[in-house]
Amino acid sequence: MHNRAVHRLKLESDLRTALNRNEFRVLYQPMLRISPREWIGFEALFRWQHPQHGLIAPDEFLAAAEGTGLMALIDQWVIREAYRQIHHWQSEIDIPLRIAVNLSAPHFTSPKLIDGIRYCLSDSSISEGKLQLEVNALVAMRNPAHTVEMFTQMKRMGVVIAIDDFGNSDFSLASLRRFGCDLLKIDRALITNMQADRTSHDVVELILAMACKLNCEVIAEGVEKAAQLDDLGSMGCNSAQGYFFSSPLDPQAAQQYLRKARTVSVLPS
Ligand code: G
Ligand code: MN
Repeated sequence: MHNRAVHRLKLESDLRTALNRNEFRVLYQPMLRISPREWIGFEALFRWQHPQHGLIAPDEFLAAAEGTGLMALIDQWVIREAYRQIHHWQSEIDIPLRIAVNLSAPHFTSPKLIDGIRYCLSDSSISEGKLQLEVNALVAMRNPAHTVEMFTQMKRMGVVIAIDDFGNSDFSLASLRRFGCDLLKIDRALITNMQADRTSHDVVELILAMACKLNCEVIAEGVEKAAQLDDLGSMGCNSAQGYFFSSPLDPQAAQQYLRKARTVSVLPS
């Protein structure tokens, strides 16, 4: 226990130093609609450019950061940074883009969540419907009453609400209905297995039918092959993200992708 506490303190001070040293990064992964072909926006993914260990994703320190308040700090930093970035791109490229940011579990359950989001929104020129916040399905289902309360307040601020990694954990249909979310993101594992495994295929089909009833948008995550996209299209799923289009990109590469995708078709016909 002592070791864990020491590790946590060290991590906390390292992360605070990292913020001051400008070691935090955001990678951007395109989210696209296939038919009609159009941009949805980018998912902003946090990374720590560690001087010794290289690029570190948040899953690697999330458990240790629990209880430190750091995840809330990082999520808010990502929202502001991604907004600064998208504002810059939009001054050059006139395509309406949404920016998606993941809310970590400790942040989503923090009493400071709503005030923090309000602060981010007031601090930037974010217009209504441009910020998408993603909450993992398992986290959202853990305390449905809390989720309903948070989503209601977030929606009042004009935030687009997405349930992330949907379909690979238990959920209650009644709770899902009460959440009033705008978007379901189908878990990558289901998309990966969909063609080899009948159950995964059926689950994807059911999610799409359910989303239609709930009046929710759907984005398939982790699309890597044209055949997956064809299958999804035939099931009525029009939106996707994944390596087939692009891996998460640094800001320069994302801007190039945006330019290229505006003029030539990067999407399959
Ligand atoms: O659950 P969430 O969507 O937040 O996870 C995003 C992570 O998934 C990123 O770190 C990204 O690198 C990874 N990722 C994004 N697209 C793909 C894909 O098509 N295939 C695989 N294997 N991983 C992906
Ligand atoms: Mn996500």
